[in-house]
Amino acid sequence: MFSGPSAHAGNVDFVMFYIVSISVVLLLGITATMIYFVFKYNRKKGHKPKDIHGNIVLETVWIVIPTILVLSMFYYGYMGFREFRYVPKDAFVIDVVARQWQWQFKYGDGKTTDTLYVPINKQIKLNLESLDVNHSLYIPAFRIKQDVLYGIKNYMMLTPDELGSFDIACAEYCGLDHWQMYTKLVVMPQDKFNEWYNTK
Ligand SMILES: [Cu+2]
Repeated sequence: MFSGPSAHAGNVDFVMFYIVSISVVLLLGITATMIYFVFKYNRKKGHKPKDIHGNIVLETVWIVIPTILVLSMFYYGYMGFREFRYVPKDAFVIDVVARQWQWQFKYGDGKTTDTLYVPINKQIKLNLESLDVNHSLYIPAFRIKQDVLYGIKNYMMLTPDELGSFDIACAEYCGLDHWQMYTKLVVMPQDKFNEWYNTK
């Protein structure tokens, strides 16, 4: 059900679905209860309100259930985030350099491109650096976005498991031509990538 072009994208979609589902169920439940009470206790029926002083069972239930729900949302979100920040030793490293208004990708052998070429099924570490102002590297299909801040080194992990071409955008307003700061992520089979990587 949640299969994106990476396992991480599937995780993010699952967390989104989980949180929205719980929110919708609560919204419908609370709204229905409110409407029910409006009719049940309307003035015409002549109800006399009576004071209630504490109800341990009810109070425990309305503290415990929301706490469990919120903690479970945090748990799923955090586990996905932790995986996203984990850098394995054999990660393939690409330096990403942002400037007004373009992206540059630098590979270990000195190759520099304006399109991000990566091999499939490989854990890729993108080192992020800005030469001028703040930018943000955003790859919507992979559900990943990370600020690229001037003066601060950061990184982002990417593990594609689907071939194809995907949009890359800048998601931080960075000046006049911010809207043009688009490029592509191209995921290639390992042998095709090696071929590309090894030709000067
Ligand atoms: Cu930008």
